[in-house]
Amino acid sequence: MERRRLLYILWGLVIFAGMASVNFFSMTEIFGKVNYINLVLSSFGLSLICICPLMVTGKKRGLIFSLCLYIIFNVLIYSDVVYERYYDGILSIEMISQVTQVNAIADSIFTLIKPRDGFYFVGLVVLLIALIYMFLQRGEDYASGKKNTTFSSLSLLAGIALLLVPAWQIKADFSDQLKVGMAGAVSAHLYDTYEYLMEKSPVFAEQRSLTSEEKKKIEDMKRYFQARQAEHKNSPFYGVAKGKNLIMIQAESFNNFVVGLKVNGQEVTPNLNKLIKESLYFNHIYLQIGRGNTSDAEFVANNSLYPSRKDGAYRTYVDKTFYSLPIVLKEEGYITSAAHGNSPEFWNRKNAYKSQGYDVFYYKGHPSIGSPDILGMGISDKAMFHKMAEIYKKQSEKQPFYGFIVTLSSHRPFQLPARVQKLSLPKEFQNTMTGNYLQSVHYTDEALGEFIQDLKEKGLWDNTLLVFYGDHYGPLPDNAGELKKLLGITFDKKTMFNIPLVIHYPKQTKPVEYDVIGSQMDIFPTISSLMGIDKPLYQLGFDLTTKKEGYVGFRHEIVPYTFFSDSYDYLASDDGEFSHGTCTDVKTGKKVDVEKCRRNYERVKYEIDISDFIFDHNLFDILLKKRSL
Ligand code: GP9
Ligand code: MN
Repeated sequence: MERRRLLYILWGLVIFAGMASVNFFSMTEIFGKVNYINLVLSSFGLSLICICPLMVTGKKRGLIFSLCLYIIFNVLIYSDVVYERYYDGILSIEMISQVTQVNAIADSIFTLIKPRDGFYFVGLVVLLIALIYMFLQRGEDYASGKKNTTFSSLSLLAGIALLLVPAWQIKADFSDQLKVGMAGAVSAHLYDTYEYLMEKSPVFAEQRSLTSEEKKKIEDMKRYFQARQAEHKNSPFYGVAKGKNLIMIQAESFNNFVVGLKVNGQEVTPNLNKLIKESLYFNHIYLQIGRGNTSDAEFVANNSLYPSRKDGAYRTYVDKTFYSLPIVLKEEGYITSAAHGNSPEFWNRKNAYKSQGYDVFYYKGHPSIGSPDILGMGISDKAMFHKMAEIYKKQSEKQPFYGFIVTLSSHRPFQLPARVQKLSLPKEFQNTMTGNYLQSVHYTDEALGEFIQDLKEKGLWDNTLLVFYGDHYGPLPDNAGELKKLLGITFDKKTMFNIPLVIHYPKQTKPVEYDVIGSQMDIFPTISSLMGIDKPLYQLGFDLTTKKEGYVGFRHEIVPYTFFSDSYDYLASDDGEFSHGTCTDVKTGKKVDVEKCRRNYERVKYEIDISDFIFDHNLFDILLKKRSL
C-alpha cells in the first residue's frame, strides 16, 4: 500500500482514538457509566465527519480542515464537562446567544478546570504532531490529486447517521447526565437541537388553539392554585406588612451553613445573625434553580413557578406574560426596581426584567449609579446597597416601592482583594476555597449590616418588609473534603442545596424560627401573605408560615423529579422511570419501598408539568383575561 494512503489511514485511526478517548472521559465524568456501543458509534461517526475534508480537497490543506473539525468536537465535548461541573447540565442551543457571558465568568471557569483535563486533548496533540510531520514531507503530496466527493459525501452521511443512532435512544425525561452517558455529548446536542426546533414549530407554539383536555387542565390548575392560596389567611402574620415597602435581597453563593458559623472566635455573618434575632428565619430552605443558575433563583423567588427545562428562564421565557411579584405589586401602586452590579446583558436580565414587571433596572454603567466601587464581576455590594438606599428614599416619598437587589461580590472564585478581607483566619484557611469563600460571605454580610443601618437612618426600616435569601451554593462537591477538614461540615446534597431565608416584617422584635422544608418556590407566597395580597395568584409554592407538610421537588441540579420531604426523600433515576428511583426514610436513613414516595413524586411531576404548560402556551394571557380560552 502506498505510503500516502497508509498515512491517511493512520490519520483516521488517530482521530477515532482521540474521539473515543474524549467521549469516554466525558461520559465517565458526567454520568459515571458508559454505554460502550454508543461510545463506538458516536466516535466512529465523528471520525467519519472529521476525515471528509481529506477526500473533498484532495490536497494537504484537507488535513487542516480535518483537524479543525476534530478541534470543534473536542472543544464542544470538553466545554460540556466544565459547564456541567458548575451548572449541572450541558450547554444548550439557546445559550449560543449568550456566548458573551463566558468572558464575564472566565475566572470562575478557570477554577473549574483540573490538571487531569489534559487527557481530553492527547488526541489533539498527536494530530498536531502528525500534521507537522506530513507538512514537512517534501514533494509527495498527500492526496490522490483527484477529489473524491462521492466518498466524502458518503462518509459525512454515514457519520451523521451513526450519531443519530444514539440520539434516537434519548427520551424527554432523561437528565442531561444520562443523555451524555448513554449517547455521548454530540448526540445529546443533536437531540436537544431537534427538541428546540420542534418547540419553535407552529404545532407546538403557544398560538395553536387549546384542546378540550387542555382547557379542562386549566380549570383544574386554577383550583389547585386557589386551594394553596386559601391557606395564607390562616397565617398569624397575614397582612402584617400590608402597604409597606418591600426590599428583597438575593445573596450570591450564600449557603445556609454560614449562618451562626464562627471561625477563630469570629462570626462569619454577624449582621445576618443579628437580623435573625428579630426576624422569621427558615432554616430548611432549598434552591430550585435550573440552567439559569442565579437568574433562575430570581425567577423562582419572584414567580413561584419552575424554571425552564431547556435553558435559563430569562432566556426561554423572556417574551411570555407573567404574574410575578413585581407585576402584582405594581397593580397595588408600587414602583418596582431591580438592581444588580453586573452588565445588563448577563443572563439576559435587560430584556427579562421588562416582562418581569420591573419599572427600573439599575446595573453596571447605569446613569443613576455612576462609576462606583468595582469588586470582581461588577459593582461592589456595599456601593450597590448604598446607592439603592438613596434611590429607595426618593421613591418612598412618592409611593411604596419594591426593590429587588441581587448581590454579586461573593461570586466564585471568591477572591476578594485583601483590603476587604476582614476575617482573620487561621493559617490552614489561607489560600483555600473555604477561606476565600468565608471572606466573601463576610464581606457581603458587612454590606448588609451597613445597608440596614442606612435604611434606619433614612427612616425606611420601620416601614419596610425585608427578605434575604441565597441564590445557590458557594462551594462545589469537589470542596467537600476541605470543608470537612476545616469546618467539620458534611457537604452533602442537602447542605449544598440549603440556602438561608430570613424575613423581617416592619417593627418585628421577636425571632421566630421555622424548620419546615421549603424552597425558593415558597418565597413569593410567603411575601404575598405577609403583605395581605388578596386577589387570585398563581403560585406553586406555599406561605411558609402555614405550610404543613414540608417538601421540595427539583427539576435541575439533581436528577429531575427528585425531592426532599418530611418523611421520605426520593432520588429519581436518570432514565425517568419512577420505580427505578430510590425512596429513603428520612428518620432511619434506610431505603424503603419506592411506592412510599409515589404521592410526592406525582405532586412534583404535576407541578413541573403545569409550570411548563403555563409557559409553553403563555397561559397568563388567558388567566389574566388578556385573551379568551
Ligand atoms: C452574574 C451573577 C452570577 O451577573 O448573577 O451569576 P451565576 O454565575 O452565579 O449564575
Ligand atoms: Mn449566583
